[in-house]
Amino acid sequence: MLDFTKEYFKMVEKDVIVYAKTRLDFFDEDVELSCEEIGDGNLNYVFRLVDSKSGKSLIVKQAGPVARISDEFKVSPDRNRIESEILSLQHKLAPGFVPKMYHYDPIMNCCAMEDLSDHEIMRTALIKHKTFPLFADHITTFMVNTLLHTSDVVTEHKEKKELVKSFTNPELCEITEDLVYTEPFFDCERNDIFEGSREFIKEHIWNDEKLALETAKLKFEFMTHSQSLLHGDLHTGSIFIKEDSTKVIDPEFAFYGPAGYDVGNVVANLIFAYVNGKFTIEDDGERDKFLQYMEKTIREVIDLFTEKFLYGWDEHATERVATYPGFKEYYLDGLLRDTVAVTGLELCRRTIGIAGVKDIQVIKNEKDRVAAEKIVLSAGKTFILERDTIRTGDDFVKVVLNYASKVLKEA
Ligand code: SR1
Ligand code: MG
Repeated sequence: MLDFTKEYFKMVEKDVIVYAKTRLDFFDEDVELSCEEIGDGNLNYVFRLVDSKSGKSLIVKQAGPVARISDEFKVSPDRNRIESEILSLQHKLAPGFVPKMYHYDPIMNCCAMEDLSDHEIMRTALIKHKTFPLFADHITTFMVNTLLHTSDVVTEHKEKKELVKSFTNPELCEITEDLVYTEPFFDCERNDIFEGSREFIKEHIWNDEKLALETAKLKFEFMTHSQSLLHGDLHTGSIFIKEDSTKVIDPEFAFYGPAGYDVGNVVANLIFAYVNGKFTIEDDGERDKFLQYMEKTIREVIDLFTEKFLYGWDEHATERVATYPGFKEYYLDGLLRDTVAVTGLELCRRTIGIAGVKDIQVIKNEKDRVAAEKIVLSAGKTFILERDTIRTGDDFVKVVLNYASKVLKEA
Protein backbone atom coordinates (compact mmCIF):
# COMPACT_ATOMS: atom_id res chain seq x y z
CA MET A 1 0.00 0.00 0.00
CA LEU A 2 1.39 3.40 -0.97
CA ASP A 3 2.07 5.72 1.95
CA PHE A 4 2.05 9.40 1.09
CA THR A 5 2.41 10.61 4.67
CA LYS A 6 6.00 9.71 5.60
CA GLU A 7 8.53 10.26 2.90
CA TYR A 8 8.63 12.05 -0.47
CA PHE A 9 8.84 9.99 -3.65
CA LYS A 10 8.30 11.00 -7.24
CA MET A 11 4.87 9.82 -8.33
CA VAL A 12 3.91 8.22 -11.63
CA GLU A 13 0.39 8.28 -13.10
CA LYS A 14 -0.95 5.26 -11.22
CA ASP A 15 0.34 6.65 -7.89
CA VAL A 16 -1.44 9.94 -8.55
CA ILE A 17 -4.75 8.08 -8.95
CA VAL A 18 -4.27 6.48 -5.53
CA TYR A 19 -3.15 9.83 -4.14
CA ALA A 20 -6.29 11.56 -5.41
CA LYS A 21 -8.55 8.85 -3.99
CA THR A 22 -6.93 8.74 -0.57
CA ARG A 23 -5.56 12.22 0.06
CA LEU A 24 -7.87 14.62 -1.76
CA ASP A 25 -11.38 15.54 -0.91
CA PHE A 26 -12.34 16.44 -4.45
CA PHE A 27 -13.85 13.46 -6.31
CA ASP A 28 -16.98 11.45 -5.43
CA GLU A 29 -16.73 8.06 -3.65
CA ASP A 30 -17.52 6.02 -6.79
CA VAL A 31 -14.97 7.84 -8.90
CA GLU A 32 -13.51 6.25 -12.08
CA LEU A 33 -10.26 8.03 -12.55
CA SER A 34 -7.82 8.20 -15.42
CA CYS A 35 -4.56 10.10 -15.17
CA GLU A 36 -2.14 11.51 -17.73
CA GLU A 37 1.16 13.32 -17.22
CA ILE A 38 0.84 16.42 -19.42
CA GLY A 39 3.71 18.66 -18.25
CA ASP A 40 5.86 20.17 -20.97
CA GLY A 41 7.68 22.77 -18.85
CA ASN A 42 11.31 22.67 -17.79
CA LEU A 43 10.84 21.82 -14.13
CA ASN A 44 7.82 19.86 -12.85
CA TYR A 45 5.50 16.92 -13.40
CA VAL A 46 1.90 17.85 -14.16
CA PHE A 47 -0.83 15.21 -13.95
CA ARG A 48 -4.37 15.62 -15.23
CA LEU A 49 -6.98 13.49 -13.49
CA VAL A 50 -10.41 12.93 -15.03
CA ASP A 51 -13.39 11.14 -13.50
CA SER A 52 -15.22 9.50 -16.41
CA LYS A 53 -18.40 9.22 -14.32
CA SER A 54 -18.87 12.84 -13.27
CA GLY A 55 -16.63 14.53 -15.85
CA LYS A 56 -14.85 16.34 -12.98
CA SER A 57 -11.15 16.95 -13.52
CA LEU A 58 -8.19 18.20 -11.52
CA ILE A 59 -4.49 18.98 -11.90
CA VAL A 60 -1.87 17.57 -9.52
CA LYS A 61 1.54 19.18 -9.90
CA GLN A 62 4.58 17.60 -8.28
CA ALA A 63 8.04 19.06 -7.92
CA GLY A 64 10.94 16.68 -8.56
CA PRO A 65 14.30 17.10 -6.82
CA VAL A 66 15.97 18.10 -10.11
CA ALA A 67 14.67 20.06 -13.12
CA ARG A 68 13.19 18.12 -16.04
CA ILE A 69 15.23 20.07 -18.58
CA SER A 70 18.53 18.90 -17.04
CA ASP A 71 19.49 17.23 -13.75
CA GLU A 72 22.30 19.79 -13.44
CA PHE A 73 19.66 21.97 -11.79
CA LYS A 74 19.05 20.72 -8.24
CA VAL A 75 16.00 22.73 -7.27
CA SER A 76 14.43 22.67 -3.86
CA PRO A 77 10.98 21.05 -3.81
CA ASP A 78 10.08 23.97 -1.48
CA ARG A 79 9.17 25.73 -4.73
CA ASN A 80 5.88 23.89 -4.49
CA ARG A 81 5.10 25.67 -1.20
CA ILE A 82 6.06 28.98 -2.77
CA GLU A 83 3.80 28.24 -5.72
CA SER A 84 0.83 27.26 -3.54
CA GLU A 85 1.19 30.27 -1.25
CA ILE A 86 1.64 32.82 -3.99
CA LEU A 87 -1.28 31.46 -5.99
CA SER A 88 -3.49 31.95 -2.95
CA LEU A 89 -2.17 35.49 -2.50
CA GLN A 90 -2.53 36.33 -6.21
CA HIS A 91 -6.07 34.95 -6.09
CA LYS A 92 -6.87 37.61 -3.46
CA LEU A 93 -5.05 40.43 -5.28
CA ALA A 94 -6.16 39.57 -8.81
CA PRO A 95 -9.28 37.41 -8.56
CA GLY A 96 -10.07 35.39 -11.67
CA PHE A 97 -6.55 35.56 -13.11
CA VAL A 98 -5.02 32.46 -11.47
CA PRO A 99 -6.21 28.87 -11.08
CA LYS A 100 -7.99 27.91 -7.85
CA MET A 101 -5.70 26.09 -5.44
CA TYR A 102 -7.30 23.16 -3.58
CA HIS A 103 -4.53 21.44 -1.68
CA TYR A 104 -0.81 21.61 -0.81
CA ASP A 105 1.18 18.66 0.49
CA PRO A 106 4.60 19.51 2.00
CA ILE A 107 5.66 15.84 2.17
CA MET A 108 4.91 14.81 -1.39
CA ASN A 109 5.80 18.35 -2.58
CA CYS A 110 2.72 18.52 -4.70
CA CYS A 111 -0.36 20.64 -5.00
CA ALA A 112 -3.80 20.15 -6.50
CA MET A 113 -5.43 22.91 -8.51
CA GLU A 114 -8.18 23.78 -10.93
CA ASP A 115 -7.96 22.08 -14.33
CA LEU A 116 -7.80 24.72 -17.05
CA SER A 117 -8.06 22.37 -20.03
CA ASP A 118 -10.69 24.58 -21.64
CA HIS A 119 -7.84 27.12 -21.99
CA GLU A 120 -4.71 26.76 -24.11
CA ILE A 121 -1.08 27.59 -23.32
CA MET A 122 -0.66 31.06 -24.80
CA ARG A 123 2.65 30.33 -26.54
CA THR A 124 1.07 27.35 -28.34
CA ALA A 125 -1.95 29.45 -29.34
CA LEU A 126 0.20 32.33 -30.61
CA ILE A 127 2.31 29.93 -32.67
CA LYS A 128 -0.99 28.89 -34.31
CA HIS A 129 -1.50 32.66 -34.82
CA LYS A 130 -4.62 32.89 -32.73
CA THR A 131 -5.40 36.35 -31.35
CA PHE A 132 -6.76 37.39 -27.95
CA PRO A 133 -8.05 40.98 -27.95
CA LEU A 134 -8.62 41.05 -24.16
CA PHE A 135 -5.16 39.83 -23.23
CA ALA A 136 -3.47 43.23 -22.77
CA ASP A 137 -6.27 44.42 -20.52
CA HIS A 138 -6.23 41.20 -18.46
CA ILE A 139 -2.48 40.88 -18.01
CA THR A 140 -2.00 44.55 -17.09
CA THR A 141 -4.69 44.28 -14.41
CA PHE A 142 -2.97 41.15 -13.09
CA MET A 143 0.46 42.81 -13.06
CA VAL A 144 -0.64 46.11 -11.51
CA ASN A 145 -2.66 44.33 -8.82
CA THR A 146 0.12 41.93 -7.88
CA LEU A 147 3.15 44.21 -8.32
CA LEU A 148 1.86 47.51 -6.95
CA HIS A 149 -0.10 45.96 -4.10
CA THR A 150 2.80 43.87 -2.76
CA SER A 151 5.22 46.83 -2.84
CA ASP A 152 6.05 49.25 -0.01
CA VAL A 153 3.78 51.76 -1.73
CA VAL A 154 0.71 49.83 -0.59
CA THR A 155 1.72 47.05 1.83
CA GLU A 156 2.63 48.00 5.41
CA HIS A 157 6.43 47.75 5.59
CA LYS A 158 6.78 45.16 8.38
CA GLU A 159 4.20 42.98 6.67
CA LYS A 160 6.08 43.37 3.40
CA LYS A 161 9.34 42.29 5.08
CA GLU A 162 7.56 39.15 6.36
CA LEU A 163 6.54 38.43 2.76
CA VAL A 164 10.12 38.98 1.60
CA LYS A 165 11.21 36.31 4.12
CA SER A 166 8.50 33.88 3.19
CA PHE A 167 9.17 34.19 -0.53
CA THR A 168 12.96 34.00 -0.38
CA ASN A 169 13.64 31.59 -3.19
CA PRO A 170 17.43 31.18 -3.51
CA GLU A 171 17.66 28.20 -5.86
CA LEU A 172 15.12 29.39 -8.39
CA CYS A 173 16.65 32.88 -8.27
CA GLU A 174 20.05 31.35 -8.94
CA ILE A 175 18.65 29.76 -12.11
CA THR A 176 17.49 33.19 -13.29
CA GLU A 177 20.76 34.86 -12.26
CA ASP A 178 22.68 32.29 -14.32
CA LEU A 179 20.37 31.65 -17.28
CA VAL A 180 19.06 35.18 -17.84
CA TYR A 181 21.76 37.54 -16.57
CA THR A 182 25.05 35.68 -17.06
CA GLU A 183 25.43 32.71 -19.40
CA PRO A 184 23.94 34.18 -22.62
CA PHE A 185 26.48 37.01 -22.55
CA PHE A 186 29.64 34.88 -22.87
CA ASP A 187 30.50 31.68 -24.73
CA CYS A 188 29.19 29.47 -21.94
CA GLU A 189 29.19 25.70 -22.48
CA ARG A 190 25.59 25.41 -21.35
CA ASN A 191 24.29 27.81 -24.02
CA ASP A 192 22.25 26.26 -26.80
CA ILE A 193 22.81 28.34 -29.90
CA PHE A 194 21.67 27.83 -33.47
CA GLU A 195 24.95 27.32 -35.38
CA GLY A 196 23.90 29.65 -38.20
CA SER A 197 23.75 32.52 -35.68
CA ARG A 198 27.10 31.82 -33.96
CA GLU A 199 29.17 34.46 -35.80
CA PHE A 200 26.52 37.13 -35.23
CA ILE A 201 26.30 36.29 -31.52
CA LYS A 202 30.10 36.34 -31.17
CA GLU A 203 30.45 39.72 -32.85
CA HIS A 204 27.40 41.53 -31.48
CA ILE A 205 26.85 39.99 -28.03
CA TRP A 206 29.90 38.17 -26.65
CA ASN A 207 32.48 40.65 -27.93
CA ASP A 208 30.65 43.72 -26.66
CA GLU A 209 32.19 44.85 -23.36
CA LYS A 210 29.73 47.70 -22.96
CA LEU A 211 26.85 45.24 -23.15
CA ALA A 212 28.58 42.94 -20.63
CA LEU A 213 28.94 45.83 -18.18
CA GLU A 214 25.25 46.72 -18.46
CA THR A 215 24.22 43.09 -17.82
CA ALA A 216 26.41 43.11 -14.69
CA LYS A 217 24.63 46.22 -13.39
CA LEU A 218 21.24 44.65 -14.15
CA LYS A 219 22.14 41.35 -12.47
CA PHE A 220 23.02 43.15 -9.25
CA GLU A 221 19.79 45.15 -9.41
CA PHE A 222 17.85 41.89 -9.85
CA MET A 223 19.57 40.37 -6.80
CA THR A 224 19.20 43.38 -4.52
CA HIS A 225 16.08 45.37 -5.41
CA SER A 226 13.27 43.85 -3.32
CA GLN A 227 10.51 45.97 -4.80
CA SER A 228 7.50 43.71 -5.44
CA LEU A 229 6.46 40.10 -5.12
CA LEU A 230 7.11 38.90 -8.67
CA HIS A 231 5.65 35.99 -10.55
CA GLY A 232 9.25 35.57 -11.65
CA ASP A 233 8.72 33.66 -14.92
CA LEU A 234 5.86 35.43 -16.68
CA HIS A 235 6.37 34.24 -20.25
CA THR A 236 3.62 33.06 -22.60
CA GLY A 237 4.23 29.44 -21.51
CA SER A 238 3.11 30.47 -18.01
CA ILE A 239 -0.24 31.75 -19.24
CA PHE A 240 -3.38 29.76 -20.02
CA ILE A 241 -5.71 31.61 -22.32
CA LYS A 242 -9.03 31.50 -24.15
CA GLU A 243 -11.02 34.22 -25.85
CA ASP A 244 -12.51 35.74 -22.70
CA SER A 245 -10.18 34.48 -19.98
CA THR A 246 -6.50 34.74 -19.02
CA LYS A 247 -5.00 32.63 -16.22
CA VAL A 248 -1.47 33.01 -14.96
CA ILE A 249 0.14 29.75 -13.82
CA ASP A 250 3.53 28.43 -12.64
CA PRO A 251 4.70 31.12 -10.20
CA GLU A 252 7.40 28.92 -8.67
CA PHE A 253 10.12 31.53 -9.44
CA ALA A 254 8.26 34.04 -7.23
CA PHE A 255 10.36 36.28 -4.98
CA TYR A 256 10.72 39.95 -4.07
CA GLY A 257 12.53 41.60 -6.97
CA PRO A 258 12.28 44.46 -9.46
CA ALA A 259 8.68 44.79 -10.69
CA GLY A 260 9.81 45.41 -14.27
CA TYR A 261 11.02 41.81 -14.41
CA ASP A 262 7.46 40.53 -14.92
CA VAL A 263 6.41 43.25 -17.35
CA GLY A 264 9.56 42.81 -19.45
CA ASN A 265 9.04 39.05 -19.65
CA VAL A 266 5.53 39.52 -21.02
CA VAL A 267 6.67 42.04 -23.64
CA ALA A 268 9.67 39.98 -24.80
CA ASN A 269 7.55 36.89 -25.30
CA LEU A 270 5.02 38.89 -27.33
CA ILE A 271 7.94 40.00 -29.50
CA PHE A 272 8.87 36.33 -30.04
CA ALA A 273 5.31 35.68 -31.22
CA TYR A 274 5.52 38.69 -33.54
CA VAL A 275 8.75 37.42 -35.10
CA ASN A 276 7.30 33.91 -35.43
CA GLY A 277 4.32 35.34 -37.35
CA LYS A 278 6.61 37.41 -39.57
CA PHE A 279 8.51 34.33 -40.76
CA THR A 280 5.94 31.56 -40.72
CA ILE A 281 2.65 33.03 -42.02
CA GLU A 282 2.64 32.62 -45.79
CA ASP A 283 -0.53 34.48 -46.73
CA ASP A 284 0.17 38.25 -46.89
CA GLY A 285 -3.25 39.29 -45.58
CA GLU A 286 -3.20 36.87 -42.68
CA ARG A 287 0.36 37.84 -41.80
CA ASP A 288 -0.45 41.57 -41.78
CA LYS A 289 -3.48 40.96 -39.59
CA PHE A 290 -1.54 38.91 -37.06
CA LEU A 291 1.41 41.31 -36.98
CA GLN A 292 -0.89 44.27 -36.47
CA TYR A 293 -2.56 42.45 -33.59
CA MET A 294 0.84 41.71 -32.00
CA GLU A 295 2.02 45.33 -32.41
CA LYS A 296 -1.20 46.59 -30.85
CA THR A 297 -0.88 44.15 -27.97
CA ILE A 298 2.73 45.11 -27.23
CA ARG A 299 1.76 48.80 -27.26
CA GLU A 300 -1.23 48.19 -25.02
CA VAL A 301 0.68 46.10 -22.47
CA ILE A 302 3.05 48.99 -21.81
CA ASP A 303 0.55 51.83 -22.07
CA LEU A 304 -2.27 50.18 -20.09
CA PHE A 305 0.21 49.07 -17.45
CA THR A 306 1.40 52.67 -17.09
CA GLU A 307 -2.15 54.05 -16.95
CA LYS A 308 -3.44 51.46 -14.45
CA PHE A 309 -0.31 51.72 -12.29
CA LEU A 310 -0.67 55.50 -11.90
CA TYR A 311 -4.40 55.19 -11.22
CA GLY A 312 -3.85 52.33 -8.74
CA TRP A 313 -1.18 54.39 -6.97
CA ASP A 314 -3.61 57.30 -6.43
CA GLU A 315 -6.29 54.92 -5.21
CA HIS A 316 -4.26 52.63 -2.96
CA ALA A 317 -0.93 54.18 -1.83
CA THR A 318 -0.68 54.01 1.96
CA GLU A 319 2.87 55.32 2.47
CA ARG A 320 2.87 59.05 3.21
CA VAL A 321 5.98 59.97 1.19
CA ALA A 322 4.63 58.10 -1.81
CA THR A 323 2.05 60.84 -2.21
CA TYR A 324 4.63 63.65 -2.52
CA PRO A 325 4.31 65.34 -5.92
CA GLY A 326 6.62 63.80 -8.52
CA PHE A 327 7.39 60.61 -6.59
CA LYS A 328 5.04 58.22 -8.39
CA GLU A 329 6.37 59.42 -11.78
CA TYR A 330 9.94 58.89 -10.54
CA TYR A 331 9.07 55.40 -9.27
CA LEU A 332 7.25 54.39 -12.47
CA ASP A 333 10.13 55.67 -14.57
CA GLY A 334 12.50 53.27 -12.78
CA LEU A 335 10.04 50.41 -13.16
CA LEU A 336 9.73 51.05 -16.89
CA ARG A 337 13.50 51.29 -17.26
CA ASP A 338 13.75 47.81 -15.70
CA THR A 339 10.96 46.62 -18.00
CA VAL A 340 12.91 47.75 -21.07
CA ALA A 341 16.10 46.08 -19.85
CA VAL A 342 14.38 42.80 -18.97
CA THR A 343 12.67 42.74 -22.37
CA GLY A 344 16.16 42.85 -23.84
CA LEU A 345 17.62 40.24 -21.49
CA GLU A 346 14.76 37.81 -22.12
CA LEU A 347 15.07 38.24 -25.91
CA CYS A 348 18.78 37.44 -25.74
CA ARG A 349 18.65 34.64 -23.22
CA ARG A 350 15.86 32.67 -24.94
CA THR A 351 17.87 32.85 -28.18
CA ILE A 352 21.35 32.07 -26.83
CA GLY A 353 20.82 30.30 -23.51
CA ILE A 354 19.65 26.84 -22.52
CA ALA A 355 15.90 27.52 -22.28
CA GLY A 356 14.90 28.46 -25.84
CA VAL A 357 11.40 29.24 -27.10
CA LYS A 358 9.33 27.32 -29.65
CA ASP A 359 8.33 30.57 -31.42
CA ILE A 360 11.87 30.75 -32.83
CA GLN A 361 12.72 27.03 -32.86
CA VAL A 362 9.81 26.14 -35.17
CA ILE A 363 11.09 28.42 -37.95
CA LYS A 364 12.21 25.67 -40.35
CA ASN A 365 14.07 27.54 -43.06
CA GLU A 366 17.66 28.14 -41.90
CA LYS A 367 18.01 31.62 -43.44
CA ASP A 368 14.72 32.71 -41.89
CA ARG A 369 15.71 31.34 -38.50
CA VAL A 370 18.99 33.28 -38.57
CA ALA A 371 17.15 36.43 -39.69
CA ALA A 372 14.59 35.98 -36.88
CA GLU A 373 17.41 35.56 -34.34
CA LYS A 374 19.22 38.66 -35.64
CA ILE A 375 16.04 40.70 -35.17
CA VAL A 376 15.42 39.59 -31.58
CA LEU A 377 19.08 39.82 -30.59
CA SER A 378 19.54 43.28 -32.09
CA ALA A 379 16.33 44.51 -30.49
CA GLY A 380 17.34 42.81 -27.23
CA LYS A 381 20.71 44.54 -27.18
CA THR A 382 19.10 47.91 -27.92
CA PHE A 383 16.60 47.43 -25.09
CA ILE A 384 19.44 46.73 -22.65
CA LEU A 385 21.68 49.59 -23.78
CA GLU A 386 18.96 52.19 -24.32
CA ARG A 387 16.78 51.45 -21.32
CA ASP A 388 16.97 55.09 -20.19
CA THR A 389 15.07 56.44 -23.19
CA ILE A 390 12.47 53.82 -24.26
CA ARG A 391 9.21 54.36 -22.34
CA THR A 392 5.99 54.06 -24.34
CA GLY A 393 4.40 51.12 -26.10
CA ASP A 394 5.16 52.82 -29.37
CA ASP A 395 8.87 53.13 -28.46
CA PHE A 396 9.02 49.34 -27.93
CA VAL A 397 7.29 48.55 -31.22
CA LYS A 398 9.53 50.97 -33.17
CA VAL A 399 12.68 49.16 -32.01
CA VAL A 400 11.31 45.82 -33.22
CA LEU A 401 10.00 47.17 -36.53
CA ASN A 402 13.28 48.98 -37.26
CA TYR A 403 15.33 45.80 -36.85
CA ALA A 404 12.77 43.71 -38.72
CA SER A 405 13.05 45.93 -41.79
CA LYS A 406 16.85 46.35 -41.45
CA VAL A 407 17.56 42.61 -41.17
CA LEU A 408 15.18 41.72 -44.01
CA LYS A 409 16.81 44.32 -46.30
CA GLU A 410 20.27 42.90 -45.55
CA ALA A 411 19.17 39.27 -46.05
C1 SR1 B 1 16.10 25.10 -15.44
S1 SR1 B 1 14.66 25.98 -15.73
C2 SR1 B 1 14.88 26.82 -17.23
C3 SR1 B 1 13.90 27.90 -17.46
O1 SR1 B 1 12.58 27.36 -17.42
C4 SR1 B 1 11.76 28.14 -16.57
O2 SR1 B 1 10.49 28.29 -17.11
C5 SR1 B 1 12.49 29.45 -16.40
O3 SR1 B 1 12.19 30.35 -17.45
C6 SR1 B 1 13.89 29.01 -16.42
O4 SR1 B 1 14.80 30.03 -16.73
MG1 MG C 1 7.24 27.24 -15.69
